[in-house]
Amino acid sequence: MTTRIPAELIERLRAAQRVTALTGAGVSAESGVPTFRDAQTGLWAQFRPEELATPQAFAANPRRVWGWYAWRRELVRKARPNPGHKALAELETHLTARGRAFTLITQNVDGLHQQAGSRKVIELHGNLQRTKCSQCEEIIAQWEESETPPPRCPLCGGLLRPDVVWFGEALPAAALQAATTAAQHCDLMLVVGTSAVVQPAASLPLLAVEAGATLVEINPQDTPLTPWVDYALRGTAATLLPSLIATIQPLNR
Ligand code: BV8
Ligand code: ZN
Repeated sequence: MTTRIPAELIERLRAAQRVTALTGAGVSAESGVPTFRDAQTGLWAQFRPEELATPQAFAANPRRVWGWYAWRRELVRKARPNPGHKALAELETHLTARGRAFTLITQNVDGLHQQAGSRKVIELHGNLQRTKCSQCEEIIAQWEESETPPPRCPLCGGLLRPDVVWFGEALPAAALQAATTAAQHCDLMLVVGTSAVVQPAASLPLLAVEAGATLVEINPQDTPLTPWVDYALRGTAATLLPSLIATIQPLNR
């Protein structure tokens, strides 16, 4: 369990001109948002996320899927960014103030990176605080609550759904393109709090490796990505990210 930050990594981070970060549910764990790998609690303990986050589940039981997202929206509404989110926002400020590039790619749908002050955020899987119509695809900000959820689209009467990417659905093309470019053109990639299983997000770090980038994994556990990383920092995002960012700030490089 190495939580010490190797001097060589500090040097590489100080020298990096284009840094990209890829985050997963683990970066929000210390904000109280359960990860997919954590057992679902309460009413949802009986379901696996992969069984709920699909168009088939929504078609079969729209009320149940809408209810799961309403529960998660409420959890996220109460959640606050943790020091890990804030450290990534500080890193963006630090690098861009020095004319260096920083891109944050997230698989998370909780919007906590933006709340922490991150400006350039690529949301690969959408955002559960945005709701859209499952028929006309319009983003709907207000709706009449319905006796039989999900509520209906005020424009076409279709069932409303969260504006997230379900399993089996294509990722937003612009987001995936921007994320692919950021992975292929970085010289250092931080991979934080992801089990590196879900595709195509999990392939992005391999694009960075192919492009010769230094790969850093921040996670309490090993993942399928671990054999490819240059530095595996075993610990949590809320502790390791602030430590890592602090190593490059004092010299104001
Ligand atoms: C697509 C939004 C095609 C919804 C999500 C077989 C092989 C390869 C691929 C597939 C396959 N079978 C099916 C597929 C495709 C499928 C896929 O990858 N399935 C997996 C299960 C194998 N992918 C898709 O379906 C994608 N679409 O392929 O479309 C297509 C193309 C064209 C046209 C039509 C179709 C869509 C995938 C997106 C699904 N949506 N989220 C919602 O949130 O409800 S995925 C969701 O799960 C998250 O967004 C995230 O991506 C994933 C969860 O992963 P993590 O974020 O990594 O979180 P997890 O809980 O797994 O892990 C947490 C990690 O944090 C752990 O490692 C833990 O150790 C660590 N941790 C814990 N605490 C901390 C911590 N780290 C740091 N600090 C801590 N404190
Ligand atoms: Zn509609």
